[in-house]
Amino acid sequence: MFNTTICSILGIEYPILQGGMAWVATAELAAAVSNAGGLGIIGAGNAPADFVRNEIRKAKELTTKPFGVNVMLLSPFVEEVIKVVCEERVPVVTTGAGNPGKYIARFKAIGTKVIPVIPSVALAKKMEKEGVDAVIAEGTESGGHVGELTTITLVPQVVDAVNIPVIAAGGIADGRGLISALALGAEGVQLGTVFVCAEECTAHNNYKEAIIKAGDRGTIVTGRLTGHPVRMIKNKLAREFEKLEDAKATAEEFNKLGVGSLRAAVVDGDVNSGTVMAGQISGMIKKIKPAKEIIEDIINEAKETLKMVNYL
Ligand code: TUI
Repeated sequence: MFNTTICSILGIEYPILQGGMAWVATAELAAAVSNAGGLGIIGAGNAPADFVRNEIRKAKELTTKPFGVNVMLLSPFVEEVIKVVCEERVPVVTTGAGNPGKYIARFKAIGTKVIPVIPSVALAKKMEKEGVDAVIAEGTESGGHVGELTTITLVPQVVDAVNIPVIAAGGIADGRGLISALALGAEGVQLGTVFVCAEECTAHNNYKEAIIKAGDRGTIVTGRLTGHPVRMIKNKLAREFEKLEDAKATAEEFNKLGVGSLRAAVVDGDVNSGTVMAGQISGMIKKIKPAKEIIEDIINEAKETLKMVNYL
């Protein structure tokens, strides 16, 4: 059940991808998700190429299943990271925060599946023309760097505009969300926030607890003036960002406050002065569970949801 074309393209059991979150999505989390039948993805974020290579090699030791690497296109190390991903023959690459156009041919040449995250129909169409294998249509409900459209508006418009599989992301964390995404025409889902709260996720416990404590209105988008808006849990840093925004500060002042702040939250557990990126679905996440249980619960709930919809 739920064996969609994305499952055959990627060689996975369930149409569930784990978001490649910077600092959060390490080899341990990616391998746990892949071992549980989803697609685990290592987040390269702003990390240097050697760090990424090490994570890839760790993941290869922890799983024999396919896994991916997310290349964050704003990274200062993007060129070197792509070289490493190609050398290591990583089976799947997702990209975020930009247009991966100039790198696609290199991945295709070695059979690596390329799946960019896109926030609009225009970029989805452009990516299809360049030969990508699928796209991830990510709504503004998601954590981290966000576009403007919601998942429920973006996904069906992208599905109608392209002939490649579409994966829905943003605001999904349970079986109802999976069924909704499939109903919108998606072939799968990508989940971030719920996997931060996986037992195998190496993020600091304070980060996980901040998500568990957050309510439905617990997140805010900051940094619109930088051109790279970010959704994060409301905390002391978010309030400082808000003040800067009210004062019409420069992007430079903004970036100065943000430098190193994601690492501070994820690695050091500083959830007051650090950036706790998380999606609007945080309010629904109540418990830390093994990745396998997260996936099984979603699949079982999706089956129950289908029965309920069928009954109506
Ligand atoms: O990339 C993400 N989420 C991220 S990246 C990140 S690291 C970061 N930190 C601070 C500022 C900026 C980045 C944290 N979270 N999600 C995928 C995603 N991609 N969301 C939106 C986009 C996107 C936006 C514009 C993709 C393409 C794009 O294209 C613009 C263009 O060049 O056409």
